[in-house]
Amino acid sequence: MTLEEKLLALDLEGFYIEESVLSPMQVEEVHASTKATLLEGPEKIFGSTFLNHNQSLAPYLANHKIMEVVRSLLGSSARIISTSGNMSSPSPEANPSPPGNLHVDWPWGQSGASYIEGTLPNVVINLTTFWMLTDFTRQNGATIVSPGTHKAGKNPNGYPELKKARPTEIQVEASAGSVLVFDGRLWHKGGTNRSVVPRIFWGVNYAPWWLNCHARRPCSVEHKIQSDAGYTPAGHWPYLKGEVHDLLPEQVRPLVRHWVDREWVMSKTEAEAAIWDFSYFRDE
Ligand SMILES: O=C(O)CCC(=O)C(=O)O
Repeated sequence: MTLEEKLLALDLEGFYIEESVLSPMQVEEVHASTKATLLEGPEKIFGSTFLNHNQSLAPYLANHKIMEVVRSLLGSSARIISTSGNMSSPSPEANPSPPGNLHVDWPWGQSGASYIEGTLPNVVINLTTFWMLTDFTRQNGATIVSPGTHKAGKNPNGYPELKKARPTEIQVEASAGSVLVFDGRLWHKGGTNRSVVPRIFWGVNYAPWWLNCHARRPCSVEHKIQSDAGYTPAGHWPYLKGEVHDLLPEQVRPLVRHWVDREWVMSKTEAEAAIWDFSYFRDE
C-alpha cells in the first residue's frame, strides 16, 4: 500500500493493516520476551506503561512505515502516549468468554472526566497500533472493528442504543509481525479466543504533542482535580522510568521523553524558580 492508500483507508474505514513490520525472527524474539513478562503478573497485562517492564519492542517503535503515517496525520512532533502488553487467553470451547465490548480509545470515550462529551469532533487525535506477535485469526479472537464508525460522532461506551444498532463488524485477520493501525475513534473490541494458545500483542498509542495526557498520569494535578470533583479518573498510565528511557534506541527516545518520571519531579525551589525566574524572558 502507498502512503496515500493508507491515509485514504484511515479516512474512509478508520483502519488499515501494515504488513511485515517485524520479520519472523523479530516476532519470535519479541513474542517470547513479551509473554514471559506478561506471565510474571496480571498487573503487567493491563498496566499501560508496559515499556517499563519490557523493552523488546522498543527497537521497532519508530519504524519508518508506521511513523510516516503517524506524522502525516498527527504532525512531526507526534509521540507515543502509552504502551500496553496484551494477552488474550483461550477460553474453554464449552464455555467461551463473550467478546469484549465495542469501545473507542482514550480520550474519545472512556470512563471518568477526561473524555470528550457530546458529539465527537471529526479530527484524528490519536492512532492506536496493535503489534501482532501471534497471527490474528477468527479462531483466536482477533480484534473486531466496525469500519467507518470513527466518523459516527459518538462513542459507543456511553450510548447503549448505538450498540443495539449493530453496526457492521469485521474481524481483522493478519500474520504475526503485522501492525493494525486505527483511528482511536474507531469502534473496536477483542474477539473470543477459541484456540489453544494466547493471542499476544502490544498496543501502542501515538498522539500529537498538544494532547493533554496529564489526566492519565498518577498524582498529576489533572488527576487530582478529577477525583476531587467526584469523577472516577481515567486509568493510570504511569511515568516512564528514566533509566528505561536512557537505554532506548536514539530514534525512540524523543517519542517518549515527555513522560519520563524525572522530568516531572521538581523540588519546591526548582518549581518556584521555573515559575518566577523572569531572566527567562530577558532575551525576548
Ligand atoms: O483484544 C483486542 O484485540 C482488543 C483490545 C482492545 O480493544 C484494547 O486494548 O483497547
